[in-house]
Amino acid sequence: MNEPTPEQSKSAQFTSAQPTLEALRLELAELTQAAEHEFNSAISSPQLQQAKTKHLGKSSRLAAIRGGIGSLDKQMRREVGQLCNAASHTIEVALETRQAELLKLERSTQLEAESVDLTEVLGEISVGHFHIITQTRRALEDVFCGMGYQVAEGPEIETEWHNFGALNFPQGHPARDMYDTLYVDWGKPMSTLLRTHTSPVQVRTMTSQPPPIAVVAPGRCFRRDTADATHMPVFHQIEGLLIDRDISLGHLAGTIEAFTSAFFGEGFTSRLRPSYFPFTEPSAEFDIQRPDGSWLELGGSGMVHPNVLEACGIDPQEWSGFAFGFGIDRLAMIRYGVDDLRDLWTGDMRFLKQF
Ligand code: FA5
Repeated sequence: MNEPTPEQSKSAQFTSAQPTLEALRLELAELTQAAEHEFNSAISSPQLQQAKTKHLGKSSRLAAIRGGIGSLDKQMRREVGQLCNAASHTIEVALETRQAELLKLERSTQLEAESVDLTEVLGEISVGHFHIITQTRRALEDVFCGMGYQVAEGPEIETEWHNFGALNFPQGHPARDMYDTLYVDWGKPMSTLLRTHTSPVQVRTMTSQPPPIAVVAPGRCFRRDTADATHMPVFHQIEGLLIDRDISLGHLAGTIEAFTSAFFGEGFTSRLRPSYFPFTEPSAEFDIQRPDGSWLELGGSGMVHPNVLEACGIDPQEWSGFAFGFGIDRLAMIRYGVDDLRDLWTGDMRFLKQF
């Protein structure tokens, strides 16, 4: 059906001959049908808006018929009015139904357009893995847990007492100079520091649980060391502590040997060299020999000094024990054949991906 122009609509206000009720009923039925058809054929909201204006707007044929009601004779007015109301109700319902359908359709089209297909980039994603220092720490924990040790932890920011005092470093003792300490501006001057080793975890363990004790404590340590092939200002150590009755240096040597073969396997050996630490007596440095014959200092060890046991509330007459502490980063170097410790910290994926 062609859309009437405003002029046509006006002229359709039954000025000349009055149409019959039957003719109007038929026309309204046709109008309704045409509107429904056009609404359902609209494929976008703007298109539907156009159809709405055409069928329900001020210039629509329906509006024209309504406008002509006043000129009808009394009898017909009511009936034509009702017919018009019914037609416009049906047309409005059809409009709303299509509006809802189109909205849903348009939303899902929009969602589809905006969605990101992750499978498109799958080819570029490579699966990550733990950093080799973490891998080494985990492997160490595995070996020691297999030997009956539990994993303990301590804070990276420590008190002077836990890092030095309880470990038999008297105030002003030259042994403190072995550790280039980074102090934290907190509390009394030089009372708080970034731990220089994992040995304060010994103190925290002994002051919080009674013997027998068998723990390892891996973690980060900090020193004012200049970065070079075997030193970093931030590095990792793993501490070991065993306290029981009748523990001797033989137990320490046996433990280091058992660890070396469990962790490194064939071709690696270890040696102990006399050394000095204020918190162990006797003390020993231990080194690992690589298959190429070269030696690398790995850490320190010794029998826990009676002063340390006493400071932690453990009776040295009844209990004795050994402790050791070594560098995880240096272990990672040996294990993965890395020549320079600084390479572990570059974050260069070309390097890290190799392990
Ligand atoms: C200690 O720190 C003692 N607490 C170890 C210890 C524990 C002795 C228990 C006795 C009983 P030392 O300063 O030697 O010791 O450090 C131990 C290891 O940490 C070194 O052998 C080295 O492997 C590692 N290490 C020390 N400083 C650095 C650094 N700047 N960068 C990387 N690794 C380091």
